[in-house]
Amino acid sequence: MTLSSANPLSVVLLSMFAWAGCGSPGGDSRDPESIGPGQDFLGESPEAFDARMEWWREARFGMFIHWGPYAVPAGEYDGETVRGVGEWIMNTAQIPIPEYEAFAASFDPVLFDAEEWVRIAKDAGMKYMIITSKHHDGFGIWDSEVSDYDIMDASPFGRDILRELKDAADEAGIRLGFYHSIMDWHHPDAQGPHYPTYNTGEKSNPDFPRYVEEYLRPQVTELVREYDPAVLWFDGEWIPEWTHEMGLDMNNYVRSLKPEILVNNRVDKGRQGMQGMTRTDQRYAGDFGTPEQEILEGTSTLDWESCMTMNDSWGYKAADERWKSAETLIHNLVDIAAKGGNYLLNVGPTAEGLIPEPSVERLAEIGEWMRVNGEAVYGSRLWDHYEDGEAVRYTFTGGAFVYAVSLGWPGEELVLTKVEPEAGSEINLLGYSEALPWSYEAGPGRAGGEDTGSRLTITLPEALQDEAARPCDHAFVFKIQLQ
Ligand code: H79
Repeated sequence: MTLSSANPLSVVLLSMFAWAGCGSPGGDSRDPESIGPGQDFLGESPEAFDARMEWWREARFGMFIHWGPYAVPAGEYDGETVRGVGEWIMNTAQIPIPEYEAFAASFDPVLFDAEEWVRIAKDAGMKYMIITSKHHDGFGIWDSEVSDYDIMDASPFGRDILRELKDAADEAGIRLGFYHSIMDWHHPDAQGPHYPTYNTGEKSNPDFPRYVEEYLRPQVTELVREYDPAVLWFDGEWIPEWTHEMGLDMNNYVRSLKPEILVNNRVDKGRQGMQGMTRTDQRYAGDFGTPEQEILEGTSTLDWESCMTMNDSWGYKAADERWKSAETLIHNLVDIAAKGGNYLLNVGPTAEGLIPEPSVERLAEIGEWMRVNGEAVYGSRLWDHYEDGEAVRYTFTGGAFVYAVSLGWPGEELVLTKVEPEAGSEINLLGYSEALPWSYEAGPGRAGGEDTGSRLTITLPEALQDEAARPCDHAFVFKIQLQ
């Protein structure tokens, strides 16, 4: 449904948005303390921040969903496969707006089953889902009063996808958040007029502040008020039209609507390229860093979430069959958990409404692994070490134990050089009932608290040399009691 601007109700709505603090939306420099509806949410205490982040740090594993009209061309245009990611096809193939609108007009995912998607995520061990409420193409997959370019008005489907997912996620105890693009290739006050190259640093739409006030912010308001998301995951913030001041305003505004919501660092201008962590040259908004298609080399004192695809595209791309193995995905999950981050693993459903079968299969395999080994992943936090050579990661969840995760079957024995078990304690392989024999040799010296040259040798019984007898596949978790 849409309210025309002549509609008195929309005038009331718009004047409600005006109080929200973007009095001079062009992004002049103002004292951050004065930004937003009377409160600077960046001034939060560390304790309050920790409380807000608690569920997310416990969760560690979520599903990213890229879904919109780009699933219709599925990466093909004019009979050719278009290079790059599927959801960028409008920009990459330089498709004019009216022509792209035809994809929206035929987006009719009659096989969409929100409960099934939630079940697939939950069975994989995922604790939250982030779906594209609106990607760069500008199309909204919820019932927006602000726009006609949505699932209710511009497609035959006529069902509110976000509503159905929200209900299913609530029912299953899965948190639901929304990806929302700041960049908008469809809106005349945003990047629409930049055709044929919508994503460009060369042009800047002078009407962009009006888009922010009359479209972006009202849509974000709807999303938060009507669907109560756990996370707002902004993207497309690199365009020159979006300023640091707008980022601070948006963060304050969203937090004023729902104080406990989490907002990623792409709300503001502090993100450093694809590595995704926030620059520290000034104060930027954003609760967590967003490495994209990569995992941090090491640890960070800041919260972070690596978002990654299973093949090479976020949105459904029929020709992309470069699927990562379940083993690679499990190793990524372990590596990220060891380094104190979250893994946001993407699926790109088809235009019919199905999660592609290769994704479903991999998620099921990850789920099998998580049912045995999840205790080493959920709630992981930094320990003294996150790795022991290439093939071992350490995870720690705050208790008396550390988990040594071998990224492959170790063979007859596993040798660790960075952990000393409690004398007389048991070492267990998760999913296997018998304690494993072990011996520990202290190193020749302890320099600066570092145990140098120590060796913990864990012996793996003959019975487990048979692959079929092992409790799981791909990665093996040894639970070691600390001194
Ligand atoms: O939604 C998925 C992709 O469609 C979207 N983000 C994920 C989650 C995406 N948008 N762009 N890209 C991925 C790659 C774009 C990179 C660049 Fe840049 C934008 C290069 C220059 C501008 C990022 C921002 C790197 C430097 C600034």
